[in-house]
Amino acid sequence: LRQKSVMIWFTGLSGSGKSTLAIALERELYKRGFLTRILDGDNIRSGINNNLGFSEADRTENIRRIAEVSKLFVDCGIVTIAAFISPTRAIRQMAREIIGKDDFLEVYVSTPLEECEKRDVKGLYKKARKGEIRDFTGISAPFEAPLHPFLEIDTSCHSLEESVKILLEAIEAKIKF
Ligand code: GGZ
Repeated sequence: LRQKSVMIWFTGLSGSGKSTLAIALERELYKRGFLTRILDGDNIRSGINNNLGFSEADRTENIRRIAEVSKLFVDCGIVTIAAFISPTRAIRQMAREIIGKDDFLEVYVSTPLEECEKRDVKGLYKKARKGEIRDFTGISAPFEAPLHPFLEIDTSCHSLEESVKILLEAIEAKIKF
């Protein structure tokens, strides 16, 4: 296997663009011959973590399991891409410790709340504002921005194409393509 695996850990608000970036990045890595695996809400919260909600304890358990599973993938040499809000510094620190700090690349998708709320792709912000969803990140639950992310991308300032280029250039040295 010619590749060196890493964990690319996207963090950011709902609607910030984490999954979109993850999918576009995966496509480019695939073109370059890398084996990749995306973990996101669609394949984790509907499966292995379908018993978890959005309390702080459940989010912590969500991320703990995701990090443990990710570690298995990284140990197989797979470039592993996670797209979860992972809202607190403590939660992301736990993930970093499980995976190992040398392999953990934290990418902060810093699209502002106002922009995420304007997009409101799934109508969740509207519901959260009306009080129909409790503990909604950015509205009624905290999001702590990373202090020293490996990379920060605001998708309200960059096109998807630009963002992926920024990502590829930043991780190139880490995975040597
Ligand atoms: C935040 C919520 C909530 C609450 C449901 N707070 O835009 P989405 O829909 O697809 O992404 C959000 C997703 C967040 O799950 P994560 O596993 O990434 O969260 S965490 O890392 O904090 O465990 C959103 C939806 O689930 N969703 N209720 N209350 N997001």
